[in-house]
Amino acid sequence: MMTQLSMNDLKRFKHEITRFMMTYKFALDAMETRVEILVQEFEMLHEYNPIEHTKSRLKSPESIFHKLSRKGGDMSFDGIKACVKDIAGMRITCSFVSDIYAISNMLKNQSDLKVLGEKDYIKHPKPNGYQSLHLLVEVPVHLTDRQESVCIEIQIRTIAMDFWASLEHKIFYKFNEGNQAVPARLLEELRQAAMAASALDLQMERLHAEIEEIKEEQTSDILASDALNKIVINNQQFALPQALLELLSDDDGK
Ligand code: 0O2
Repeated sequence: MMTQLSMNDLKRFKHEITRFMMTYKFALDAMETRVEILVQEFEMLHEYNPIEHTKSRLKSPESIFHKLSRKGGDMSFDGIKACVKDIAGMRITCSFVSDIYAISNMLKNQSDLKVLGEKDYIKHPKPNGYQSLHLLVEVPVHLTDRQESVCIEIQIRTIAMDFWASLEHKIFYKFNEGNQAVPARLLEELRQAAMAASALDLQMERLHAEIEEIKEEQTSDILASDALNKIVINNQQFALPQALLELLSDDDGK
């Protein structure tokens, strides 16, 4: 039977681990807002959304302690913080490879984000074919009684890279469950699939650039329409004052 003391210890531990994990959840919330702001302004400037979707996850306490023991880290909250950098993980799936670098640069340029590390598995794919851009960033989180710098692992990849990585993960999981090695034939097919995904990304990017050029030629005609006398922010329409437009067109004429 559990003693009163161990019950109290357990309660305290539960409280502390919840508080510890919540800081990572807040860091993810803050990062999601940053990314959402980037997307909205990017979309306004370039008239397309560079991000297909984002997904955030917290590592389970079980996986955290598993990784901590594998890496021989210190069994304390400070030890976990120093050793397990992907407790908070965010995956950003982009439409095109150039969007990956655009998003990554926008994040890296934020003065209150500290970049702790970067792994470019797109310029240098892993031998199995895995491609993705990984950033380790520290984001400030303001809590009730303190400010903390919390680490997040951000993986940025295209839809094709994401498709490949999910399938590869499933295959490895299936074979690992049965303590079996993945057959060489499957590994080779996976490598070829990764190359096909890469070629598809290149082709889609080329097509996108062509479409953008055509779009630019067409916008000058569309701009002549009455779409110019209103602005739309967050689905809310605002008419521009007629007097202001007349003032501006007077200025143009001078
Ligand atoms: P999960 O469940 O996805 O979070 P680390 O072990 O993180 O300290 P490492 O291995 O140098 O150090 O980190 P790296 O290379 O940045 O990779 C970390 C994460 O990238 C992995 O997390 C995967 O999510 C992903 N990843 C890396 N290589 C591969 C790969 O070959 N295939 C697939 N499908 N994903 C990969 P975790 O910890 O494995 O787990």
